[in-house]
Amino acid sequence: MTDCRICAGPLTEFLDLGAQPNSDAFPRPGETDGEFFFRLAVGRCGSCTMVQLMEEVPRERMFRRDYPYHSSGSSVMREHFENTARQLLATEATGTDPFVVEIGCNDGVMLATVSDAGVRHLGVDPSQGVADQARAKGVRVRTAFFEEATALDIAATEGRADVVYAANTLCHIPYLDSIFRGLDALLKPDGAFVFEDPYLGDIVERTSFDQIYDEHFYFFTARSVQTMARRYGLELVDVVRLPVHGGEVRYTLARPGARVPTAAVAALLADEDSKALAAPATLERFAAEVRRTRDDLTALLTQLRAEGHRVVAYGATAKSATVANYCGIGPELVSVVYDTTPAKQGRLTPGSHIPIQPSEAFSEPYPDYALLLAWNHAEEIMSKEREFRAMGGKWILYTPKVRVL
Ligand code: DWN
Ligand code: SAH
Ligand code: ZN
Repeated sequence: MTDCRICAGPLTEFLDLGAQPNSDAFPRPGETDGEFFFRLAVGRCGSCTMVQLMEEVPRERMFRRDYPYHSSGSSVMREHFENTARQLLATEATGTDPFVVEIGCNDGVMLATVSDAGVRHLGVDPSQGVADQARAKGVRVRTAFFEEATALDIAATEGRADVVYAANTLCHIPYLDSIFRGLDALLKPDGAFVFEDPYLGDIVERTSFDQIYDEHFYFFTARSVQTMARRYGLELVDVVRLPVHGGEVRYTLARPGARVPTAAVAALLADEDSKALAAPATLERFAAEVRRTRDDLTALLTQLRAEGHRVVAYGATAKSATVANYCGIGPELVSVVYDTTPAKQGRLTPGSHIPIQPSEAFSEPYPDYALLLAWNHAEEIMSKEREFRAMGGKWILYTPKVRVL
């Protein structure tokens, strides 16, 4: 039996998504032999309710020099992080000579605004390529994994932080005990730790099982975060639901007594209780919906191919590694994936080996159907690709249900 990574309580597995590759490792054609696979399965802790992966993938396999995801690839996300920076500057970085730290700053999409405002800041990210892109925007970055030792060193050399922020990164880090010891040393007495990650409530409601992949180790709820925060000597003082990436929650933690928890905390906790969000029966129902989605999607794609339609996919997301490998979708069902990321183009999707081409080629000529793998950017992509539907093309979505648009 595997133990909870937070409290060492017993984990009960509720969903097995099979053998999966690194979601962000895109092999070159002809170089698929050495691909790494692990068993992707999710469990729930019987003591602290934290939902988490049953197996941990070594961090160096995932966050490397050539980590291909760059956050600035979506205009909606650029705007989201610019607004986030302005809000942090207005509410947290208010003293004299404030200091803002970001864990997982990636290409500097958030910190660039902090830097432009002339506010002292530091990003920490182990992936050299994206860190260099941040530096090109004038952002200060340490190429390192944030952990206790990194935090102690930053506190010693640069002083304590008013706010530490992390987007789509805390849920990537199994070793949270080390992170929170580091935060204790790094945060000022009245400082805040603000982080946002995919919300289990949205994942269950939308059957968005593709949020589960090697990099996403934890699936937070307000309740599991509150319990975890207390264990590490902090208090959950605010929650905000966010529409980005298919539904996230932004959590604010502070030292006990430093801030009065907002009404939103009690409201979200009550909502989770009324839905029995992290109850075993809810998670079992979710797992059954996931299996149904797999069956519906493979049946639809198989039928469309049998009818002679040309079917492609859009967005070589990390998430879609789970969909393709769990559902058995390869080049025989989906001939090509279009994506704007230069580092992914000319490569193959992990495990499923579908060729990736630049999105400019999507219209040459338009396919009959396009499976929208980057469904979290549906509005942005569908408006950019308006012409596809005007020409009679159809989008295929698989969350919350398999459907053709
Ligand atoms: O948590 C994570 C999130 C923030 O980013 C990381 N673990 C990894 C990554 O996950 P993802 O790859 O599933 O993220 P996205 O943002 O859904 O990826 C979108 C993909 O689609 C990118 O490869 C870029 C591409 N894209 C495109 O081709 N045309 C995106 C947009 C907006 C477009 O218009
Ligand atoms: N914050 C960005 C990037 C999310 S992708 C956004 O929301 O779009 C996750 C990022 O976390 C990657 O850039 C990865 O290199 C980084 N990362 C992973 N583990 C980390 C750690 N221990 N410390 C700091 N960054 C980490
Ligand atoms: Zn636990």
